[in-house]
Amino acid sequence: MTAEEAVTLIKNNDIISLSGFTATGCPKAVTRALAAKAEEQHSKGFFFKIGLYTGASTGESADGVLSRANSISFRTPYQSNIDSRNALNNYNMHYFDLHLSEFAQYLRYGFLPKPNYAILEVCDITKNGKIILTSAVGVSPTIARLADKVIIELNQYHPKKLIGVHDIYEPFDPPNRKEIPIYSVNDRIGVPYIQIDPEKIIGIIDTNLPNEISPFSLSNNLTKQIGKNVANFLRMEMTIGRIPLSFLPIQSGVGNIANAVLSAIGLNEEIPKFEIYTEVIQDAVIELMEMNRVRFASGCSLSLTTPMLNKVYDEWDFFKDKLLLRPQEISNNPEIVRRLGLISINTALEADIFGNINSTHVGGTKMMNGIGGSGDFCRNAYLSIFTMPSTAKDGRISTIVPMVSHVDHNEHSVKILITEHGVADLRGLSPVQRAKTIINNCVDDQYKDLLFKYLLLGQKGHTPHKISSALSFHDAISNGGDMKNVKL
Ligand code: 0RQ
Repeated sequence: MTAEEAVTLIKNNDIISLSGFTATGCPKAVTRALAAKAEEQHSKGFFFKIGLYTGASTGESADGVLSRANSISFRTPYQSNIDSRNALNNYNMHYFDLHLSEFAQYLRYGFLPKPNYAILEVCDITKNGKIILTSAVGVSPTIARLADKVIIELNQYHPKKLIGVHDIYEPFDPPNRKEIPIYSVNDRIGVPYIQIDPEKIIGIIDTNLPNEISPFSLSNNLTKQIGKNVANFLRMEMTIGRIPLSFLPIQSGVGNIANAVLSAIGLNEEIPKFEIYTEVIQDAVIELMEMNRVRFASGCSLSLTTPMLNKVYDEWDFFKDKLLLRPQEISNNPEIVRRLGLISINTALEADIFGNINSTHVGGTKMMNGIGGSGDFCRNAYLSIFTMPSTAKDGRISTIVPMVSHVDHNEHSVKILITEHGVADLRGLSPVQRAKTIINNCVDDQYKDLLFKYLLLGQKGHTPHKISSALSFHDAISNGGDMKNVKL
């Protein structure tokens, strides 16, 4: 059928769930037709909104068009589109920000309503309902099983030879859950396809559309320096014997900084060839595979820019034995993160001098993207590292503040903080020791005195805060100023 025919079936208040993870592997045609339907319904004076479930963020053809059409009532578990961000910050849609590893079991446990429709992008489908996904797995196995009806986008952009890259596995629910038998990054535990009851498939739409991953900003001196600091720190940990000489698998977060940090680790010849166990496989991973620095990458998505994905498809014989795509429930699973001993590296918006991290809320109120997988990895990793530039917005903002304006990862989970200025190793330190280490090693010079002054002003106690000034840095910014002019 056509995408327009498919959306005639979707009604106001239905819950739609999508394949994909970040702007890769997501449906693009039915969602565009759905946005057009919503606009048409609104123009006739009818109310029309749907609930939207995805693996993680999506692209312009899903979150972008649907948000602009004001057609999403409820959204979970992650987004990163500017129009979607505006919609949820302006109360035009409700957003439930959730650890990505938990989403599939939230649906199975009945914590969230089951979807009416699953719309799945595939590169192949058999007559008896076996589908081969494209460049991501996300939450597809669970939504394909739980949704009342399934709509397929058969996207010829992705070659059928992708069969074999996916490892589809869903754990049993408590009290019957067993260990997930992954002991090495490249262990396969499932099947390469999703079996769908053919009776549930109400239509197949032919497409030929690329993914919608935005290009990365080029590494600059600042991101290169952060990357070097991470690489040197990891090298030092090996020398001390706290990271085995054979190294440990790396999880690397999303965005420009994460991409640059991974490149820097790969370029450090003193670090041996390594493996990746992560959720998003970004461009840097592929570059490092070509340089023979990354041996294998297990992830949930090929979140690659279009030229990079084309290259991988063109040279599939080289890459096919080095890549594995898993459901987000498995790529981000705390049991496996702890067992494999991951070095997890994620980016923060801000940290406080005691080691708490805000990954999601600008100024404590405006949602940026969401917690994504950062919490799945950070809490359970062998070494959890957060990186960030020490300042933002031309130095008006210190990304290290007395108290974070929103907490995503707390002082008990965060082990290492790294900026372009240096490394704060927080393991085993009391709050005051942590504060001194972070200010001395990571804060930009223009903010050091202010933060030491704040620490001295703190009332006595294990974690010294001056409560009336704790958010004064943020207050200075919300009043249109500069954190350097803060009144403590
Ligand atoms: O603003 O876009 O106007 O220039 O925030 O910052 O430097 O582009 O950083 O692309 O690496 O993303 C935390 C958002 C970083 C991301 C975050 C401003 C800054 C800039 C973005 P502009 P950059 P990145 C697994 C891991 C949570 C999910 C996660 C993220 C913009 O890494 O979403 O970790 N993480 N998932 O100027 C005000 C501050 C600021 C600030 C930066 N303190 N106050 N603005 N900015 N610090 C993957 C998945 O989960 C899928």
